[in-house]
Amino acid sequence: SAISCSKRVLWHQTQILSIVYLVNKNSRKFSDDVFNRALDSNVKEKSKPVTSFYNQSAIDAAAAKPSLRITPTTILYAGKNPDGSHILRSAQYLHKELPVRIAHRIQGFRGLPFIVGCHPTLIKVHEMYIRAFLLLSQFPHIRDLEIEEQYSKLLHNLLDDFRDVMILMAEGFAECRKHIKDEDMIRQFLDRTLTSRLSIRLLCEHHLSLRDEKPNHVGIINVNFSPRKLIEKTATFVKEMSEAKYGVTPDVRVVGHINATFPYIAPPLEYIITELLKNAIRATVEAYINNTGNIPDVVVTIANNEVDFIIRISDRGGGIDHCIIDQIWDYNFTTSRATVDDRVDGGLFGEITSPSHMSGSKAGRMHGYGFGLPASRAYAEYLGGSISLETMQGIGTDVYLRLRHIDGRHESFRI
Ligand code: ADP
Ligand code: K
Ligand code: MG
Repeated sequence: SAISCSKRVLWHQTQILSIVYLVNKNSRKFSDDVFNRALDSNVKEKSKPVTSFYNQSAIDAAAAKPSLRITPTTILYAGKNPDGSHILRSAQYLHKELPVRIAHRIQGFRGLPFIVGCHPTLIKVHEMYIRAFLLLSQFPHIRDLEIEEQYSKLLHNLLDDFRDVMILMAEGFAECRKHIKDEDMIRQFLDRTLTSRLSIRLLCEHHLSLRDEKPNHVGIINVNFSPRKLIEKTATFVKEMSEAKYGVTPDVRVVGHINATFPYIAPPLEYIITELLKNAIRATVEAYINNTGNIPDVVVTIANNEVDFIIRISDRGGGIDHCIIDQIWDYNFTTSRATVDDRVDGGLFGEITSPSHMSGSKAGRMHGYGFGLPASRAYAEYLGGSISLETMQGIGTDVYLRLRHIDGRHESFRI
């Protein structure tokens, strides 16, 4: 074990060295990306070498702690105090919790195979986590609302900096995953990194929304959430993408329990539904590209009950071929460049810049990275639910998204 221990030390040192090396080597290329934006918030830091903010022992210590996850019910029924002490308590919880969660992710990056961990784009993301760790863990004790305001500003900036992490990971892995055979390892890493990022975003957004509350909301929870409204809003967005890309779009019809409302956290659901609708609409348009006058609707059915709610997305897009059905859930697997018809090729929804994408809140660009299905499934499972898909080759596909209620009557997920 002494040998394996020293091997590990050597391994970490090599990794740090290669990070420093690659970051220096690529430093000019960095000018246009997110990494630089992350550093832009503090000009002084920009000139510091990477090693100066790599405090390994602090990261190790934080990574050894378990993360403390809270239920949506805790949020829903948390009391509010006119003196703002609930805001202070929330900030103090984040102050302890965020460095731990980020340290776990840094460990994840360090555990990647060398060839993957050294990819410049993935190093960039790894670096963003290290920087976030240091900023958050070195932040002074939050004893009053004045310091809390500073802390909230920091959270706000970090949320901004981490906005494109999913796209960066998709690009990074697209380029280097060919060197690795172990699909499970990649899946595990990405599932954990993406869901952890989701949880961190939810916690931060929740905290930030405590100061300026929206009507019908308790922090990030919409107490009057309507699945129909969310589906319609998302459908409008994806239909516009389709119109812009192909000049046509199927309609999206919502049926079932269209009047259902209940408390829920909309953002992750919005991501999932956007991805599923993009897939359904793309398949439909491609199947009817020579018969655009007869494009069948995509039908979304809502079912609501005491325990959970189910959203089914049905398309008549011809189904998914037998020969790829085992791969569609793999990160980076996509057929978007397989087609040669230039009416549908060229990245498909790829280059579309939508208003939502400009604001950074949606995955408008994500199509073509092959992240839609696996990331949606990771999110659904993180939310204590599931996604399953049934396809009828020659006809179309049904995707079932099943999620549990968060009203506290039954067990739910933890954020
Ligand atoms: P992407 O959309 O970026 O290709 P996804 O993970 O969303 O990545 O989907 C992977 C692949 O699964 C798609 O490229 C497509 O071939 C197939 N697919 C997914 N949903 C459908 C659907 N509803 N109908 C037909 N094919 C689908
Ligand atoms: K995929
Ligand atoms: Mg997709």
